[in-house]
Amino acid sequence: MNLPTSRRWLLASGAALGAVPLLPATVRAETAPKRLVAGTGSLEVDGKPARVFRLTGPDGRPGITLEPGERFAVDLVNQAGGRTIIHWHGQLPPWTDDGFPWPQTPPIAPGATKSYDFAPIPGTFWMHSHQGLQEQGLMAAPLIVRDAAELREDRQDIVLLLHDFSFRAPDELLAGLIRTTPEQAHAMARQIENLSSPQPPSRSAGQSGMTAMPMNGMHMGSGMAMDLNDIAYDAYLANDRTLSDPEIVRVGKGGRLRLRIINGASASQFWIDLGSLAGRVVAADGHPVHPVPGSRFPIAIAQRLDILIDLPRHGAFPVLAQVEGRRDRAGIVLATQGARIGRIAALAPHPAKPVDNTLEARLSAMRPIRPRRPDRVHRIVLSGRMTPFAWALNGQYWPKIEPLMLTKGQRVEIELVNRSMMAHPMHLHGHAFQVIALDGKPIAGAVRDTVLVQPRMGSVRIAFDADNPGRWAFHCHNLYHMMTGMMMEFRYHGIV
Ligand SMILES: [Cu+2]
Repeated sequence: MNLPTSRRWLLASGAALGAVPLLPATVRAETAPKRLVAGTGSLEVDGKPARVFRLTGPDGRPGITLEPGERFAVDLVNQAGGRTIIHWHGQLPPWTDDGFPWPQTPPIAPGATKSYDFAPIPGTFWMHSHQGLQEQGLMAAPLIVRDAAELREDRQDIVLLLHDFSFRAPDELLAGLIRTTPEQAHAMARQIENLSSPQPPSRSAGQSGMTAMPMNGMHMGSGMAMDLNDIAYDAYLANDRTLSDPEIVRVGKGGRLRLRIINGASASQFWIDLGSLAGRVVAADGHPVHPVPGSRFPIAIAQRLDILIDLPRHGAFPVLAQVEGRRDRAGIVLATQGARIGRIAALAPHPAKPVDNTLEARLSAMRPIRPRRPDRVHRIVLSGRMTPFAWALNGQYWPKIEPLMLTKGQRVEIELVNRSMMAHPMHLHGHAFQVIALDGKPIAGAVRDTVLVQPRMGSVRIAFDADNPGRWAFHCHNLYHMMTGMMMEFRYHGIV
């Protein structure tokens, strides 16, 4: 006897539909998908031309911006000249819309279009290829979802996307790290891509027991050595430009700004430097946090920071991002009308210290997860080294991994322990987790999607609700660590 109920529901829906003309245009727009083209283009870097990948939205600009209430209704058109798949980093769609090359969701063939339609969560997100090494070729762009409260704040929205850039082909960069030929590196990347599914590890194939010491260590004052920066890049980009010709952002709205910083680099971490400006961090990875004031903030690979700035006066204000362990930096200039803009050196006077968790320790979620005892606690050990270059989770190297199984409805805690000499920015697909402990010290930290685990037995504990059944990648967001093994699968029971 469901029929009367259904009919009543339909009538109610019909009545609601009658009200549609009164809704704002942004809500009605869900019927027209936005066109996003994954293609190629040319980019001039310090006067030299380069062929790069591009992700171009409907307005001809990089990526997608959604207004409050808009669905993520996107037709992704592959004009990249090869297969691609784009991941909507930090968003929580059904797993088949996540943009990861599972056997059930293969990469998009050249010339083909794939449609996506899900309800996005608001905040600063980004999109990048999850196919081979395309991300290093700049297949990355902002994904901004505005919300009504932000609009009421009436701040000027400024997006700053960071990249690391090399004129060398990504295959060549990987080959340099694993000390093989670009052809073999290319073949290795293809082999991972073409794998129909992750396979259980064979006991004899372990790469453990190697005793080589790291080669590229940065020696810290205390005699501690740690590894930074696998690759010497040719340039670092802020919104595709170097400091020889930075983007000048004209600021108005009384100098009230929301800066959305995205670390879209493949293997580089930065210190954000606001110079003389005072800022306050109000969101981490798109999720609101209690404001943290400051003018220097670390940002690990794949992380985002929303920083509110109120300009104190007219003038030109550089916002810089300096690479950890190096003098190199990138940035943009915020300038009021008529301000004089001086040249900014691409090299800072001194190398920046390693990116750390000093900011992480100060962050606390505006909307924490509900307090609850965990149903499951898993420990994941991060290991690996520079020579030979290979990185593992629980001693397993993707794609030879056993999935970590999740049960829907459970509260899960993961203890991440880093036995390597390098920090790893760990990213979970399809879930936002809360950081609940740093190096053994409990905190009520940020809700986010990427967290840095410090080297030399650094640890981070995260908690999340298993509320999005599917197959989800969990990996280090250093592209070369991921490509040489540092990835695993979280799979829900009942999903095959
Ligand atoms: Cu890593």
